[in-house]
Amino acid sequence: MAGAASLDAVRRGGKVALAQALSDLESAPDARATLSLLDAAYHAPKGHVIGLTGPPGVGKSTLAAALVRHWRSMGESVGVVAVDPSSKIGGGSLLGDRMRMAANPEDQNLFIRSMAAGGQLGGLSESAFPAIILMRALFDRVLVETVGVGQSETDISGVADSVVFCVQPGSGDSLQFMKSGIMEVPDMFVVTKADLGDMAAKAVADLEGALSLRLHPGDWDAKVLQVSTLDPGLGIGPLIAALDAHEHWLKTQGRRDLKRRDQMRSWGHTNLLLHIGRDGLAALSEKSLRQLDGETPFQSLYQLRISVQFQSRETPSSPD
Ligand SMILES: Nc1nc2c(ncn2[C@@H]2O[C@H](COP(=O)(O)OP(=O)(O)OP(=O)(O)O)[C@@H](O)[C@H]2O)c(=O)[nH]1
Ligand SMILES: [Mg+2]
Repeated sequence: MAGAASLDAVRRGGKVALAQALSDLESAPDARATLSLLDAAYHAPKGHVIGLTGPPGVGKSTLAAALVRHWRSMGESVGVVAVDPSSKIGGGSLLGDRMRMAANPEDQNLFIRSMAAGGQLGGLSESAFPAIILMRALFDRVLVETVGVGQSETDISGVADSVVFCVQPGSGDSLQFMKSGIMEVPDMFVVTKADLGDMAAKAVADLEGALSLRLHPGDWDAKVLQVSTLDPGLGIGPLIAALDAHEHWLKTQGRRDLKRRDQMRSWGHTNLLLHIGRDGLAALSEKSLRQLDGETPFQSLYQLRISVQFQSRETPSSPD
């Protein structure tokens, strides 16, 4: 078996090599070559990761296409990950399709990948985090479209640098959102379909009201914006500017690096929990878990799993 290529080989090989590397990552996540590719990618971040989330039909893909057009016109390379809710797999159209239809297949600087969701609606699959780490090393922008927003590492906040939550005018999403207590997660709120007029203005006012309760001195000041992707378009420029401002803010004082380190740690813990269970995780020392902050987090993670599995085989289940 050929195994995963090196990061340089993936860079040189373009979209074909990346597609192959992502397939390897899904089919053989623990292969040595896959793990070392991920470790290399983790330490060579290039782009900024933007999570675009919100309920079905709110206009995420249409907005994603508009953002991609803008970035490409500025000469920036873009990777897109469209996370399909599990329930849609096998039936209906995939979220990535709308994007793909709008994209030029010859464009080497635009790569679109559909991925299945994890267990819960909106949750990311086990391979989403590594896939995004790899794409982050290759593109100026990585855009992740998913329906869920939440605080766990399997949600968009566990992988994105900037989280944009889309709200549809007149849908009551904003109200539901305030109740659900996840108002803290998004860095930006976008009311879509602003061409709907009064309803859009009301959604903006509702969100701004809810946001006024979210006061953290020294923290990022989340904005509410409106966009319409109907020709001639509205609000795309301000959204791009807000995204750039958030990226700049995150980079100051190394906040983005810290955030990414925390994401790696959280994802590592979740991965350990999944593979070796709570008892296995408890058996690991703080010191060994700190390897997740080190040079080879993906290889270390695999070693930690193996060490616990090996120990549990060595331990007799009952005394003679
Ligand atoms: N009036 C209006 N309609 C829009 C706008 N943006 C998107 N739509 C329409 O809203 C519908 C859903 O758009 P999508 O971009 O597919 O929404 P989505 O959030 O990606 O949907 P899922 O991926 O299925 O969750 C489509 O019929 C779009 O044409 C807009 O700015 N104004
Ligand atoms: Mg979509």
